Amino acid sequence: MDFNNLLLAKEEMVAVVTINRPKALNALNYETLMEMRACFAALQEDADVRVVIITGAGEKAFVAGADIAYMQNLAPSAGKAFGKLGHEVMRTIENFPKPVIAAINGFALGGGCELAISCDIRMASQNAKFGQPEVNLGIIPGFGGTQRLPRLVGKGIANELIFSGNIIDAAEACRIGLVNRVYAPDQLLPECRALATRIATRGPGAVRLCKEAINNGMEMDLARACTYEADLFAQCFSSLDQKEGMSAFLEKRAPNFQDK
Ligand code: DAK
Repeated sequence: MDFNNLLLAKEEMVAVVTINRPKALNALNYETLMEMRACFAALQEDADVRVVIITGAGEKAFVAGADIAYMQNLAPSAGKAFGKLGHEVMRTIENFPKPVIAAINGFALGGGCELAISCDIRMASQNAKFGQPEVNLGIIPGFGGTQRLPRLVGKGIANELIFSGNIIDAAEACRIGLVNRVYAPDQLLPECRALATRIATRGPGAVRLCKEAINNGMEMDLARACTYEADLFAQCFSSLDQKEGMSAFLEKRAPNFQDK
């Protein structure tokens, strides 16, 4: 599959999607979002891919935001279409039936921070920088930042970041729980690949149900969420992979999961 603004590489059940507009610090324009939508639709159908990593091209940025040059003179109808597409891409990643890891290798600002927050796991390089600077442009975060950031780091910290437009470094992002771990720049992708490969060897159906249980359950009250978990738990027992996982344990061998 060929894209103008993305690179796609697949290796050992892991796909790496690289947003490739380094001259604009990988800012998201309409075409890039359309390509991301198409890319994830293809990856969803690709049985050889079990985990996806998203990163940015070059050494400076993950994604420096939505493309300000593209947005500057948008008519209201085009602005609406752009916002709708952005939300759709973020939701696609959030609900993607395979884990998505953000490898944040530089600026993750505005829509770039929102993209990272839509992923399941965030890893950062030491030079990563995070923020929601939309208020500097006279707008509010528009790809879900006002909703997902407080759910991730808590309302007080999210308020501070969103109201001030402050930019924070990777260490601070790790301290507040915005990213899980921080690596030297040259270690970021290898570490993300290692984690992705480890996840890819686990029961794929079980990993998929874990994601559903966590994402959907967190929007429910605890009693309903536990009932929901019990239903998903029961579902596992109709899979061949559950039989294989338990047999492999008892036979003291590695499991051979088939996603069945
Ligand atoms: N968009 C377009 N181009 C960008 C960009 C961006 N977000 N960020 C950087 N660039 C471009 C710069 O214009 C520059 O282009 P040239 O001048 O070389 O042609 C090139 O990338 C290199 O940037 P700098 O020269 O500025 O590099 P520095 O190292 O000096 O500074 C920086 C790096 C990241 C601190 C700086 O570039 C910066 O502040 N960038 C803007 C960051 C930002 O404000 N991001 C938030 C964007 S607003 C919506 C929903 C959501 C959104 C919008 C609408 N709807 C519902 C409709 C989302 C909005 C956003 O994300």
